[in-house]
Amino acid sequence: MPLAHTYSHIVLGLGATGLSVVRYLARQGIEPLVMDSRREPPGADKLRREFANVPLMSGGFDCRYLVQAKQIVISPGIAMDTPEVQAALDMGIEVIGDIELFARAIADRPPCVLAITGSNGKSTVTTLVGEMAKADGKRVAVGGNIGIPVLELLDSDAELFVLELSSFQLETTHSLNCIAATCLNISEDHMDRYSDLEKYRQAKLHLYDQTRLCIFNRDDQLSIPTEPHNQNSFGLGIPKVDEWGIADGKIFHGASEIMPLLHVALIGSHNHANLMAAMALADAAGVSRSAMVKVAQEFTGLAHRCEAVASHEGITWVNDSKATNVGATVAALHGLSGHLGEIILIAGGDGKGADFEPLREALHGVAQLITLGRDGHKIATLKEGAIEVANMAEAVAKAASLAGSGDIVLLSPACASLDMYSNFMARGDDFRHQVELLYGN
Ligand code: UMA
Ligand code: ADP
Repeated sequence: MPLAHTYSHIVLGLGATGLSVVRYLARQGIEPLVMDSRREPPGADKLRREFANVPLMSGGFDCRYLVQAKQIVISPGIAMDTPEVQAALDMGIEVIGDIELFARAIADRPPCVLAITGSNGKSTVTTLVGEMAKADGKRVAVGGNIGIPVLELLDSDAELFVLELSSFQLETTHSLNCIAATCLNISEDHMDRYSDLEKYRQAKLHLYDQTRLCIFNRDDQLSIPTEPHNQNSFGLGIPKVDEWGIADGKIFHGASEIMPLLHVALIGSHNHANLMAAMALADAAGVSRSAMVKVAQEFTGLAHRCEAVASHEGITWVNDSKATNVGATVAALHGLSGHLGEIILIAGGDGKGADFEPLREALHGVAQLITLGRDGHKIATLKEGAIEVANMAEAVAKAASLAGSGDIVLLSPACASLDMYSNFMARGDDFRHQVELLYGN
């Protein structure tokens, strides 16, 4: 039966991204059809309030509309191989994401984007670069996977955009024209959305085709561009001409000394690598060295990333809830390995199909492993004597009974939080709350 009405534009997904796309299209005079597979998508109330005329189909995707559209704007949480999306692609219908819409909206400007992808460290580097540009007096807007959908940045008077981009977002982005872009590192993540690590890596490296300068990580082979590009690099070793690196406890740009590591506020070698990536990006956008150094001296890190949240009876409680994959937990354990006391690790959650084996070696440095969540048992099998608990309150109580003065209790789950919490922030907040309850404050 023919449809009573067809829509030229369909917005797939009504979370933060979908809502920003509807708002953007409305500004172009376009009224799309919105679909979401969830019964009551998170953006539904706002959509009804702001756009009474925009129809919403929830609880599934209707192929009949999809195959008649001119353009489908898909949210990052929806896989491109969803059958209904594939059917539209097979019909030759354009399927793009919000980042591609953004790229097209700024196409007539001179390059004005710095972009950051990678498995870990994206939000830290994105924030550092934004702060450096701000300290230099630039009008800068920061967004993307870090939380603010990019189309919402178009309302600002920014001359520079610093964007954190996920592999999901990059799958549907083809024409960003960045000043500089980096893939910080590659380790397993989101294996429930990719058939293998190489597919995930290729999604991320697609960013290198959309920038004037690629900045890769010399210490991570998988971050190196596979095609010839205008490129530069950062790494923890001694830098060659124009590269970013470390020698004699100081950060160098080529032969030029930037600052001693002792003056850097962030801790851990992974964060030193993050800082150099941020400096290389900021430098490409003309940010002054004094602004970079000022931020490096002051920025102590984001919440939920190796954040010391409490200290009681000589025990330090560290919240690294943002460690949602194995690579991040390995980096945290490595970064804290110089610590004199013992480490008690709380891990587990939704492993997203990951192989936990790479965690085994890093667990040698852990005195006691406590696990929880859907994949807690799988992690527990990696270390003898691991204790499995049902929730965060039990994990914290158990850790407190085992820790002594000088020890660290580290929440670094190596898993997503969605099996037990609404997001990683809620998990980190619960950890902090349980510690507060335990010590009565
Ligand atoms: N979903 C459905 N059906 C739908 C649409 C979505 O079940 O029809 C589910 C998804 O599977 C997902 C959830 O809803 O679990 C949210 O998906 P979404 O696409 O609606 O997400 P948004 O609210 O638009 O938020 C997205 C990013 N989320 C994802 O990529 C899953 C946010 O990154 C990002 O901050 C925001 O756009 C603004 O750009 C979050 C994230 O978890 C922080 N990112 C992943 C990560 O960092 O590992 C990639
Ligand atoms: P992302 O935005 O990529 O998730 P974040 O900066 O939010 O990155 O950090 C996420 C997790 O990864 C935290 O647990 C943090 O301690 C860890 N991490 C940060 N930088 C790195 C890095 N360069 N390599 C490995 N792990 C890192």
